[in-house]
Amino acid sequence: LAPMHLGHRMAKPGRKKRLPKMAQLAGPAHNISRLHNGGWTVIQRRQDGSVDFNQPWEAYKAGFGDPQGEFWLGLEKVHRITGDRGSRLAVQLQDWEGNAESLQFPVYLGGEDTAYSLQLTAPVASELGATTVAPNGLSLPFSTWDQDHDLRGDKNCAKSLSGGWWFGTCGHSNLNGQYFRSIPRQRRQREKGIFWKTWRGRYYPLQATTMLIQPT
Ligand code: MYR
Repeated sequence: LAPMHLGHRMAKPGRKKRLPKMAQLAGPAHNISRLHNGGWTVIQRRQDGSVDFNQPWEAYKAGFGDPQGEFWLGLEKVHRITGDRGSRLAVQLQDWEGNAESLQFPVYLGGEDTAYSLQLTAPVASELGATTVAPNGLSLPFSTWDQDHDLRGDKNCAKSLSGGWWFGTCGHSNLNGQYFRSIPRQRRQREKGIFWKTWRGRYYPLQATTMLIQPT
């Protein structure tokens, strides 16, 4: 998958002050150095399985984990950072063979009244490989095991997989899945892992991920 947008923007003066302190901490240098001087805020990091990401709604809303290690910044903060004008999201993925992939695309995240719906334009949603995309784009609410808003009538994706995410059909991606240091033999275990289908596939548990946002 090719990165969708390569240009970085310079930080706007005054923006950084609004960001929570913990969000400004850098991860491993090789991971995010290219992105770090443009007002980017790290909102998620996975790297070693030290934090339990199978958390309920309130935890995903407020944030959890260790800002110097694995953490989730929290949906409310992410919503506030994206503001009314939206944001750019960067997703960085690493597999177990030293390969890395990074994607960038514009996003807007609604407030809790929309279940923190992720809004993507139709071209972006299609390029990301979304299953169904309406002409005016994709609006996908966030789901946890205790608040199911996914697009499957027969299934609770967060419960049958693991963690909270913008689940549609359960099969597109889940960067908040269970961390596996080795690939489980059973498919039912493997499907709970951290995955990004259009890169390493549905059943490849990724080694590390970082998500960052930058207000536009
Ligand atoms: C489906 O077809 O099942 C749904 C496709 C959804 C693609 C969206 C992927 C989400 C990327 C993370 C967004 C983070 C926003 C701050």
